[in-house]
Amino acid sequence: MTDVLTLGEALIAFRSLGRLSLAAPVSVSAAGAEMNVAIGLARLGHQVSWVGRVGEDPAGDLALRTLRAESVDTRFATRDGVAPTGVMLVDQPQALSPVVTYHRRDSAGSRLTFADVEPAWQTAPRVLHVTGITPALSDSAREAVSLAIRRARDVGAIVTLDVNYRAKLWSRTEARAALAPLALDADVVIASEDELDLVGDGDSEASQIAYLLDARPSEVVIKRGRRGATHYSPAGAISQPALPVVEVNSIGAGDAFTAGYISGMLDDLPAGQRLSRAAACGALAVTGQGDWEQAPTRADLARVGTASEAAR
Ligand code: KDG
Repeated sequence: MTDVLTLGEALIAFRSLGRLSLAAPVSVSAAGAEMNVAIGLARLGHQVSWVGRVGEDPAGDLALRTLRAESVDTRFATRDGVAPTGVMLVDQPQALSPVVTYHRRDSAGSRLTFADVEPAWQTAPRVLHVTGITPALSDSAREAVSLAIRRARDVGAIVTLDVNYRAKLWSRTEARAALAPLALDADVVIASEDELDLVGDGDSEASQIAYLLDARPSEVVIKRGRRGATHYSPAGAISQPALPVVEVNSIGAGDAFTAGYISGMLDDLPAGQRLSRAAACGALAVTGQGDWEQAPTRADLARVGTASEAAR
């Protein structure tokens, strides 16, 4: 039995230390929102299976080696003999925000189908985690996510959805059309403040939250960056301030936050403690380079001193 099943695209990421256009030195690692969450959960001791397609190329080797090294189950990942592993360039001019460029059209990851995901259900996951990135990749990837949610319903797995809107992949109108139905079918919806209108209806945060809670979702978690996070459920709202840390790189912080939140669900923590674990994971993730590299272990969390971790 696995705790969490997730599906998505793993990319090879090239990150510059300075301007790419000036041939700044580049570091290489694997990336992808769902793999970041998978690694975040595995670091916290949970069993996680990641499903996706990578090319039969060194970038695909890197993605699978990375996942395996982080104790994520890749038995159900597929090697695609036709298409290459997608590429992400992160241009990091000093003192300016990073700029991401994708080279992932028709990549191996975009060729994901529900048939690829099918064998992984034998792991009997407690949670299915999906994001709004995979449905943006192709019709077959969108269908894979949608059918995976339906299958999760059938087998009684909890569905967590992180909206994760990526403007470079599709318009807000396209995203809303695809993601709103998925959100209505999820149990837990996680979104940044500026993503809520993609899945909720109404002209205020309160009405968008109410719209979601009137449907299937029983929890909506809003990420507010340096202003913390809020958990909404029919029982009311709980707020959590962000931990004060020195930010080096914020890419992947949302995924670490989500991993912390799902980890708290798996440990049956009450909502406030789920949120504080999520906030601690998100805060630690921004303290160094890389999408997943700074994701904390339980020992790290205990050192940060969140009550829920120290008590465990
Ligand atoms: O959340 C981090 C992701 O954005 C990054 O790892 C790459 O999956 C990715 C994407 O599509 O942006």
